[in-house]
Amino acid sequence: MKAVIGVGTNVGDRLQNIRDAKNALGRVPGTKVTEVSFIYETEPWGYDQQDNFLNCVMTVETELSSRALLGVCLGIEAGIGRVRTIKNGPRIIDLDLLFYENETINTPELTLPHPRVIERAFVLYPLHDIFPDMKIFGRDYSENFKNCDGNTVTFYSEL
Ligand code: PH2
Ligand code: MG
Ligand code: MG
Repeated sequence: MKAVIGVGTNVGDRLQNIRDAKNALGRVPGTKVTEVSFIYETEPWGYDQQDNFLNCVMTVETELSSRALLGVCLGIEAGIGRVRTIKNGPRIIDLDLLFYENETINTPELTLPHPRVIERAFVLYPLHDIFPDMKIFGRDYSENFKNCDGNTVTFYSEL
């Protein structure tokens, strides 16, 4: 099954945090990272008093269920040293499950597709690298891409 994971970081060695997350995902049994977007430097959204983020998205091919993959993401965040403090605040690494095939679910633990995907420039720009027509598992996000929030997103590097 194919899934899309959004990656964000604004604490410590941000590029290294992204590399660590990618390597950790690649070590999960039955899971491999298949694509990585460019990396973007992005203004913080939702809470201003923090440093800029680096954001990217990765696609994975996995035998895990969406719930199991979510659990894996949370485990990797903890392993890299994430401590949860302020909502939308600084974080070493954030791994958000954005899509899992065309699954739609809405539970307290997991909502798919990720509800904020449809508005945030820091997600839509890297998604556009991997899905240039913005059609993602049968859904069309091209209007969202045109109308996304105005936060500054600038190309930073390749991984
Ligand atoms: N993540 C948040 C809150 N704000 N801002 C940017 N630029 N990038 C993020 O990944 C991000 C954010 C909550 O997860
Ligand atoms: Mg997030
Ligand atoms: Mg998260």
